[in-house]
Amino acid sequence: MFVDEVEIEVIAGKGGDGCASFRREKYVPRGGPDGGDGGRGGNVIFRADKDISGLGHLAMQKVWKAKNGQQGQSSQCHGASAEDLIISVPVGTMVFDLNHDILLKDLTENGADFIVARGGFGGKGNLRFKTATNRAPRTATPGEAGQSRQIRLELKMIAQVGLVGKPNAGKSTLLSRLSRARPEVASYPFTTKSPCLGLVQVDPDRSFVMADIPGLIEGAHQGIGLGHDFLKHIQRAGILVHLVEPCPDDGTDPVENYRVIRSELERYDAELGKRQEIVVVTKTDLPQAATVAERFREELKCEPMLISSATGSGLRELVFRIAEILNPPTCW
Ligand SMILES: Nc1nc2c(ncn2[C@@H]2O[C@H](COP(=O)(O)OP(=O)(O)OP(=O)(O)O)[C@@H](O)[C@H]2O)c(=O)[nH]1
Ligand SMILES: [Mg+2]
Repeated sequence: MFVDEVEIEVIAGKGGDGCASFRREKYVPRGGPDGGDGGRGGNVIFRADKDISGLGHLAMQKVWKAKNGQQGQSSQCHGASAEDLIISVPVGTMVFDLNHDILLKDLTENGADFIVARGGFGGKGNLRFKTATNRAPRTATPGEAGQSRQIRLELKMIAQVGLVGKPNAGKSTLLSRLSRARPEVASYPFTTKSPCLGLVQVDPDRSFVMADIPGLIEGAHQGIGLGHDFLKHIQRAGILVHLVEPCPDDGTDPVENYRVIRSELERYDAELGKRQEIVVVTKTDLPQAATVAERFREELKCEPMLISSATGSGLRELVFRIAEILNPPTCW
């Protein structure tokens, strides 16, 4: 199952205690203090990794704890610092403090690190307390506790292109034709239940990430049909490709369906309504497609692109059109 939200507790390691000891060696009377410092506790770090696609690997474990630093030893030996606990998360993960509901970090770049809980400093050994007036201190301090935090991780996928449309519009079929992603395709609505990403190669030098977002229905902006979850992902897509099927099985009107989705997008987030959009009439191997395209021209004054994932017609043009918008040719 695709998991895009988890709540976990992160606990950084405690610093090792400082050591109180005195040098004891044959023929060295009153060897003086020689207790070393404790080592630093391990940090808990989130690292964005492009090869990870969901948060499922974090869902089964509620508490993530880094190791404690080692205690200081006699003979001026400092304790070793603990290794950091590095938790890999997908690129696009947002880290929230659960108790205060504040965004701590948005991990939008591959390889980006965020220290979410700092390990405690090691305590001081008694060697450090030696002064001219106190040559035999017995004081050593304990290691500091590591930070602990309740965290909510939320994944907002980053795709340059988001496929939107009503259920059954042909979104998954298109993604599977253009990329190596293999989302499930079926003739019933809501086949796709979680977003799916695919890399579309335009030519050897250019590619873009396309997201197949589960079908939206009327009322999505109020959460109907998991609308909020899906719309949240659309928010991050650079441009929208709005697919409209020419003859829906449920007998609804294609132009009206387009209007419904537009209104859902705008009502969810006004900015989303202004996002650049390519309107595409799908399934043009079906005879009704031409009439529907004509209605878009007349009723909405918009020139839709026409594709058929079944025959492959129009797919090349669509990919180039998207690439052109993403990387407009530079004029010298
Ligand atoms: N004739 C024809 N059928 C198509 C074409 N593209 C998709 N279909 C069919 O339309 C149905 C729905 O396709 P999907 O790709 O699953 O649609 P979707 O938009 O992902 O649907 P949801 O995941 O339910 O939102 C399937 O039966 C496909 O085989 C096309 O170009 N021509
Ligand atoms: Mg689908």
